[in-house]
Amino acid sequence: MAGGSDELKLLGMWASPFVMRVKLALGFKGLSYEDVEEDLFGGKSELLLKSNPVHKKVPVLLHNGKPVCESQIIVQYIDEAFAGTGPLLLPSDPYERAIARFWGAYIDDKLLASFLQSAKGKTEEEKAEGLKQTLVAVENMEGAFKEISKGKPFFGGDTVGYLDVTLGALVSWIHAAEKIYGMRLFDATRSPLLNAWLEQFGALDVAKAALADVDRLVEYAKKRQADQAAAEASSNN
Ligand SMILES: N[C@@H](CCC(=O)N[C@@H](CS)C(=O)NCC(=O)O)C(=O)O
Repeated sequence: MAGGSDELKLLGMWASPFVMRVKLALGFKGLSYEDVEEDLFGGKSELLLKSNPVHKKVPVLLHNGKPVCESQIIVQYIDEAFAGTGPLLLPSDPYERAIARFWGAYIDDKLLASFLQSAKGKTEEEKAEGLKQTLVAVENMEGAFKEISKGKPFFGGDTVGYLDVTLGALVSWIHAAEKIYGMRLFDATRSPLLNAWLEQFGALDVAKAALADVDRLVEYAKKRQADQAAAEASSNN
């Protein structure tokens, strides 16, 4: 357990990047927790439905029984509630903290959303538009990394910070998507700094422990695609 009377329970699902984000934050803070695997497709637990009645999604972190939802909010909560444990993830300067939150939102709302569209868009036009937006988002993130890291290996400087955890959640899926779709989100030509970051972050012990195995994700994604195609085919009959 986390230490003292703190009890931390994570309702998650191994392949979810949002769950991996919380695992990264807990890992970097050095907090132990109970890992509860939800069956998102077979039936969500009563505890999940009760803990996140609005979205009914993982991750949910239960701290002494009290639920916190939404991965980025959970990471911020962990950083504040356990400020005295392990490194601080968010910058202590309010302005830098605002900048970190801005790019945190950008990672999910723009970078991830357009990357998903480029891979899974319903039509070729949708995919092409997704790719166009992805390239813009990567260029913006590369600029943000240059500015925020100030020549150091991580967004947080010499050690990882909030944006490393936020973007780090996507690392296994970035490698899996490269194997499935043949597209690498960060490459040496378009985004050399993020390309180097990707390797350095993935090599950290905490990242290795928190992030899902890439080949397992590839298998999982292929099975989900096949299941979805079968469901669509049977509904069209
Ligand atoms: N914005 C949410 C996204 C969470 C999310 O999409 N979770 C997915 C798993 S990757 C989920 O629980 N899906 C179940 C469902 O939609 O019913 C966060 O950051 O936590």
